[in-house]
Order: sequence, then structure tokens, then C-alpha cells
Amino acid sequence: WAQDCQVANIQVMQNFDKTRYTGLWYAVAKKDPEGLFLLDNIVAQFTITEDGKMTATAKGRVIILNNWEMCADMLATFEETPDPAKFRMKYWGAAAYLQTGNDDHWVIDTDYDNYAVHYSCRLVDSDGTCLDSYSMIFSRHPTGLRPEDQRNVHQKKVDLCLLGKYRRVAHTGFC
Ligand code: ODT
Repeated sequence: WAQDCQVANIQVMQNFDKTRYTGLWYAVAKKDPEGLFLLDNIVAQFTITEDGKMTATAKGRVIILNNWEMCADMLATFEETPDPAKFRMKYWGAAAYLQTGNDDHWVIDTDYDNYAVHYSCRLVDSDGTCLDSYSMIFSRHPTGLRPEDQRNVHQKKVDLCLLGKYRRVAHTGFC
């Protein structure tokens, strides 16, 4: 019941199966980190390479150099950890002027066929809570979450201590 908001106590997807996670995911909601990057029209595509490693590409509308609006083409590789749902995501842009980084990438919950909840804490505070996080709610359907998935997703937002911090991600065809 009660959320202690400790990053170390966040429950992630049990027995995460990266093979079932492959394919296209549409971001339908996002909690932004500090220094927001991907704005909207965010679509991610996960793949498993021949050597069994998870990789992904993502597109999304960004604004760079103060005022230049473009569709960012991003790439990522995922380093596995002892927990199958917790990865380190190394990412970079197809163009050099895009963002690069190395973030936690946790799969909090998914049914593989309809919805997924992703979470990343970039900075853990001295009290164990997260100081700078981002999170995406993904759907297999460009039209959004099915009504029957909304309960699960809502509960995960509560568990992550991020309820009310998400915004809707528009899909307008920009990317
Ligand atoms: O938008 C932000 O402000 C934070 C996100 C920055 C990282 C985006 C990098 C994308 C790399 C390629 C695809 C990965 C798929 C990731 C799925 C979820 C997390 C973005």
C-alpha cells in the first residue's frame, strides 16, 4: 500500500522476457526529466540481436539549439544486470548534435501485447528517493491505452511516486 518512494524498493517486472518485448511501442504518456529531450511523437522499436542482446531505436520530436525543431533518430544498446527487468541503456543520436547518455532502464510492468511502464532514475538523493527521473507509458496501439489497462498503469504511477507528473504524448505524424 504505502509508497516509501525509495528507488531501491521499486518493484520491477517479474521474469521479464525481452523477446516478447520486441517490436514497436508508442509512448502515450511521459514524465519528463530535468533537461527534457523527447517532446512528442515518440515511438520506440526494440530488437534482439543475433547474440541475444536487446537494442532499440526511437524517434521523437525534439527542439535543439534553442529553436530548431526536428525529428530525432536515436539508438540504444542495453546492458543486462542480475535483474532481467533492469538494464543500463547506452544511447546516442544518429546525428552528432543529438543527446548521448547512459541511463538506468527499468521495465516496471508490461503485458507485452498492449502496455508497458518504463522508469529511469538519473539521480538518487541522499535519502534514497529519486531526484531526477523520467518515465514512459507505452502502448502497442497508436490510439492509446485500452480501458482495461488503465488500472494497472495508474497503480504503477502510484508505486513509482509519480502520480500526476505525467503528460500526454501527442502523435501527430511529425516523425
Ligand atoms: O526525453 C527525455 O528527456 C529523456 C529520454 C532520453 C533518452 C532517449 C534515448 C532513446 C534511445 C533509443 C531508444 C530507446 C528506447 C527507450 C525506451 C524508453 C526510454 C526513453
